[in-house]
Amino acid sequence: MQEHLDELARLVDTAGAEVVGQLTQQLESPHPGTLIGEGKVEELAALVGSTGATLVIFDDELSPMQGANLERELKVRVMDRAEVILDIFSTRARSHEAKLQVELAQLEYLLPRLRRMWTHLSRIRGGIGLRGPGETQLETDRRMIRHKIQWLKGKLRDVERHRETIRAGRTPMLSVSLVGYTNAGKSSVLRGLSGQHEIVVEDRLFATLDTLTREVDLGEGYRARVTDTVGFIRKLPHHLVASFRATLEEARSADVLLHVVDASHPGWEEQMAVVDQVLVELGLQDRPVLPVFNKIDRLPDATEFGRRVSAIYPGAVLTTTMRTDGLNGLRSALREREQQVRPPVWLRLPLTAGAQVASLYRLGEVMERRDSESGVDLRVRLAPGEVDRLRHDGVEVLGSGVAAVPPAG
Ligand SMILES: Nc1nc2c(ncn2[C@@H]2O[C@H](COP(=O)(O)OP(=O)(O)OP(=O)(O)O)[C@@H](O)[C@H]2O)c(=O)[nH]1
Ligand SMILES: [Mg+2]
Repeated sequence: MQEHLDELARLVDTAGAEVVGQLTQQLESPHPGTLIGEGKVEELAALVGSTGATLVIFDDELSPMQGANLERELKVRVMDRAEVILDIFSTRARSHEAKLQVELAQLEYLLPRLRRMWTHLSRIRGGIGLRGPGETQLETDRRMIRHKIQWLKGKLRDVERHRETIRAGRTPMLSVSLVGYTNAGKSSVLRGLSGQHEIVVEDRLFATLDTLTREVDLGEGYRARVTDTVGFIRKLPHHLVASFRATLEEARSADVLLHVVDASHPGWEEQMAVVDQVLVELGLQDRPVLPVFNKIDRLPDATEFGRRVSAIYPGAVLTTTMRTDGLNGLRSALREREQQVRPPVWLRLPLTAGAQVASLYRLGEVMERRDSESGVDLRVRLAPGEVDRLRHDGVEVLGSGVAAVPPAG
């Protein structure tokens, strides 16, 4: 409970406000009109008065009506966690796509709350005696917002199509998506794997909002395409999750999702459960997941921790981005994965099969090529299905597996 409020305080801080007081209530069932009980509302009003607070933020979701009632009672602006998160996203979104996504989420959040927002606006304008907007005005606004929502959805579909085109034109190689709770160290992992120090890493929630993809060298001739993206958090507004679908589209086609966990966080188990839940909401629960327990440099006994988690998550990897060798285990786990997904094979094609040779550069990752009188020998990483298809088309498969060598001649 306190942990949840601490996290909310960090969110509020990120949004640029200062916390002057906290209040909690244990409830059997939430009050339909005000979420918290009547007496608690009075207590809250007193706290607002004594601290001079100008804003009240609830950790739990408020229905539009609860928000309106509370604002009337407390006479200050009332928000819930979802709105704070939306606020952070809207001020931090940089790319065109992220901005569209955030605006869409905000409008969808706003739509059922329009009346309350209007009331709020008229109060800001010092509207004593000012009547609220008439039904006609509200209806006009709703129509405009719905129209804008449709427009944004269309724009986002364009972005998605554009991404698909880019994806289709890329060399096939192991594709990896980093997912995880915010601040777990996803961007740090990508920075460590790629060696690119300009990748933004920050000790704050939601440092990353934009998707970034980098090709990284895994050693021993293996490469992977790794994508970093927005982090998850408890009670992530579902409008936001929905509008970030396009960004997370990359994860849908990934060979493996790296679920990065801050192993040094006391609530890591709950954070993992939150991430799993968001993955379900995104329809990604079927993707293969490799748990990556990061920040092990902060653990008093990393070996013991490793024993504990590998009993629950066989194959889990322990990492730290604070040491240069801290990601070696991850690199080797990814090499192994690539070995399974796209094992290298030696193929021999006749010298006349120029078009077929060219097509192999698109279908797989060509690692080696030897031209001789007997034909073109290619060492290619290919999905097993592709190899079967080529064999069917009459291509000579010389050998497969890591140790496979091209026969002489
Ligand atoms: N001690 C320690 N700190 C780490 C490690 N990896 C990352 N950090 C720190 O954790 C903080 C968050 O790291 P990021 O890489 O920005 O985390 P993220 O998961 O990308 O976070 P969001 O983009 O906000 O979702 C930064 O202050 C990092 O320096 C680690 O292995 N050990
Ligand atoms: Mg990040």
